[in-house]
Amino acid sequence: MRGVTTTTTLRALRPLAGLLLCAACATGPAAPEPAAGPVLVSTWPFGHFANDGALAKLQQGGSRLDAIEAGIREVEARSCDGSVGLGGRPNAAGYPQLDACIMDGPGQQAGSVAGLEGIVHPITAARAVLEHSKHVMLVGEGARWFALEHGVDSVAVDDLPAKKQAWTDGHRPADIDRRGHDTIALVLRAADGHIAGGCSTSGAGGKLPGRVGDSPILGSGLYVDDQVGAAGATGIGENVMRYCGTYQIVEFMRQGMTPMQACEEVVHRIAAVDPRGYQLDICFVAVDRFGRYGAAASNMRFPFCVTDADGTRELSVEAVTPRR
Ligand code: SD4
Repeated sequence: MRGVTTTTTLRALRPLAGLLLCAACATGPAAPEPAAGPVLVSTWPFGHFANDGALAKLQQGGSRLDAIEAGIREVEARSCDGSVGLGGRPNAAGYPQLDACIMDGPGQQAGSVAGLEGIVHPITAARAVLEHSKHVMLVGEGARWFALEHGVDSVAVDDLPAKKQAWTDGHRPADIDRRGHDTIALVLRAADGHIAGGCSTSGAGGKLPGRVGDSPILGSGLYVDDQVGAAGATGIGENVMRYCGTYQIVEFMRQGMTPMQACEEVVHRIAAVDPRGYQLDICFVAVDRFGRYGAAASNMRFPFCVTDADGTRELSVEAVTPRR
């Protein structure tokens, strides 16, 4: 791992951010100085594998998508937290179904896969959809078939029909594990100012077979806009995808919010109308075209990883302070 890893609470900086915002309003907003090199932001402590893998790829001359794919493959290969890749949490019928997507800012390019069975690197499958199909999203059997056609590493799924049948026969109810889930979401502001991102997950443990979460849904688990920035999500997908969470973060940044303000504002906005209030179990990361970054969480401490000119480090935010 590159650089020093520290854990910092960014919450203390919020009042200062507010003052700076007010000052900007009084004098007219000045564009911030763009970060000199690439800036990478990812979810959870295991995000450092993604950041470091992506940075290494950039340093080798790789493209934005090369970097996103390489970084996320590092997490998929390790099945970090038991919640990404084939080592991730199984669904209610006892086998993993994986979701992933990838986006590139220039040209608003995107590829996505959902409910993928037996594919080792869903992010590579998502990139294949982006680059080798006329479509944006493939699901289930068709997504697996397409991934195999494009040489993505796979394992046999011959045992799945028996697992499906056993589950059907047992009439087991699906019970989503609110604790057992995590997603790698990785967003990149490249040195040239262009934006890309990707995410990959096995989704909520114990989900119904066929359940698709927020992660592969553009604007929910991930959104990239080359003129503005990018945002990624983790947590209970149902509480993100009903609100197009990452799309809204990007739109708030377009309106002038910093990434931190935009992430927090989306949590407040969802909590204001959702029956669960702030008990949403959702978290966001974001980066803007200047290389500024932020994160927010609804009701937990949320660690995330940042890589910039100062190296790679783990930061964290506390849950947002609920509004009355
Ligand atoms: C999902 N958002 O499938 C994913 C899971 C996750 O932290 O990120 N959990 O709902």
